[in-house]
Amino acid sequence: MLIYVYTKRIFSKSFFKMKKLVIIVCSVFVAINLQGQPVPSPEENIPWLVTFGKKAGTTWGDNDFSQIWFFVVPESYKGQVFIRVFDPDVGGANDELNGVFDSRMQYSVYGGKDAFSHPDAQEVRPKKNFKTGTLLITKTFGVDPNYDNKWYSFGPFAPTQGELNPEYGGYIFKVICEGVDGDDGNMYRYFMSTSGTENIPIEGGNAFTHEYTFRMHDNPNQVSHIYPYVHPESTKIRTENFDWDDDGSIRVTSEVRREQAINVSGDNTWATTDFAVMEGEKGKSLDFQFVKRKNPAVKNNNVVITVRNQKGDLLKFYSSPIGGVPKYKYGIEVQKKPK
Ligand SMILES: [Ca+2]
Ligand SMILES: [Ca+2]
Ligand SMILES: [Ca+2]
Ligand SMILES: [Ca+2]
Repeated sequence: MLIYVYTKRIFSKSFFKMKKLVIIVCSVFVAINLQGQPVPSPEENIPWLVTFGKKAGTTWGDNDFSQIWFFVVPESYKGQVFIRVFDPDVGGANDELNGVFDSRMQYSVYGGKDAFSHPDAQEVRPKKNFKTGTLLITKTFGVDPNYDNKWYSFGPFAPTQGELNPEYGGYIFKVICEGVDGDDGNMYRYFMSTSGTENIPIEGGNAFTHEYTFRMHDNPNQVSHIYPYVHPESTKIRTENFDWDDDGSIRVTSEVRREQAINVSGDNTWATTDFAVMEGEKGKSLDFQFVKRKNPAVKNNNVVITVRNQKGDLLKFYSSPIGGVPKYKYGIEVQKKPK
């Protein structure tokens, strides 16, 4: 089974401890295996990725005017790889206007040595220079009716142009979207495809980021999710969110944790929350749920979130959550309560 192979590869060092996880993955989540490559994914229910032009005020909801995603191609795949972007331009449909549309978005695809494994690539701007690895292709979009509300395809790439990292599931490509000019908000999505003309997932592929900047739904009944993977060595979590604009609540759920609210940020501010990892959460994904305020509804809300462990390492938000979407299990809440 493909996801079995993929999961086994990621956790090869501790595979026997992970038998239970593999069984859960195989029995419940085969159906979503092919959903790992739309970014955001259906499980996340996030309408758009967001990157603003660097001249925008951070009050619009983007702290650093850039976003990094990593796409993972399993070693078993030998075909072509395309990284597709929906609505890459900044203008026309979908995008957030600030005065006139005058922004430019630069998309860059990196592979080769250090694209992912360099420590700077796994940090957030402005702390580090994350443009490590080999630049494979770059293209800048402004207002562009040719690609407004349409797909643009980067590639084809050979899988081996990515950086091989078996611990993280195969060949890894890094895609950076940077708001190199202007002050408007770019809404976009990605899809890693076998085709340059349509969205066909690569079996066993996945994608992750360390800092997620996204647009919330306007509909107050829609709940968005991200799924940070908790490495088994993690004992404590520090999560930060930016510019939540006093929308509703952000809460954390796992098999053993039920809707624990975390601190939320106001306009142009950060909020920080620390909590302890529970035994039943190690080697699995958490479910961060973003629940909107009902009345009055907050519109066009852009938000940034990061999660770190006790060592300061950023947790990875996989679009296809490792171990599947965690569901709270009544009756197994045991051991330590969160502090
Ligand atoms: Ca704001
Ligand atoms: Ca557009
Ligand atoms: Ca756009
Ligand atoms: Ca906001």
